[in-house]
Amino acid sequence: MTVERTLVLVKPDGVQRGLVGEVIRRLEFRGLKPVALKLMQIDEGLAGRHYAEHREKPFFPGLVGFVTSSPVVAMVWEAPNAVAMVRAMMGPTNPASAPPGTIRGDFAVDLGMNVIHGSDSPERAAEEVALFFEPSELVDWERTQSRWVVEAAG
Ligand code: DAT
Ligand code: MG
Repeated sequence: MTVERTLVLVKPDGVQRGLVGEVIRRLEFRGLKPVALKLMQIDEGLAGRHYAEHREKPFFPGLVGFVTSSPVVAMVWEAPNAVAMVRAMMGPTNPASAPPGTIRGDFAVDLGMNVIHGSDSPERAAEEVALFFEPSELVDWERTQSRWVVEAAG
């Protein structure tokens, strides 16, 4: 299975509600490796580029307003199949239909305020990582525990 990197955001609602540690805890415990992490304020330009696929949707102005309303925590996480794995851990976009055990299913009820973003494809992940991070911010390191998480990683 291909080792992938994916962009994760703890959105403004998650940061305000103190869910940063909980999101990181789940990703760390699962065995993914963090390669970049920062608290930041998203401006309108970055919000527009990040959510470019939704530019024509009626909810776009509200989405940009929300994601720029307060800081986010931006992170890059690495694992085999990381993109789909994080999407599964997030749960579906609308928390109302997100199963318990998923981040949205455990911590959210509102379609807009759904706590977490995760890239939806490896191609989009590469674009989003480049939007949020300079190459020098991506730390190349070995998580020694990884050899106990992925058999081939040793
Ligand atoms: P996801 O965040 O699961 O990738 P998405 O890319 O379809 O979902 O949409 C981005 C965000 O926009 C989503 O997290 C919440 C908001 N959103 C999506 N559909 C919406 C809708 N119909 N009304 C209001 N907000 C919506
Ligand atoms: Mg999306």
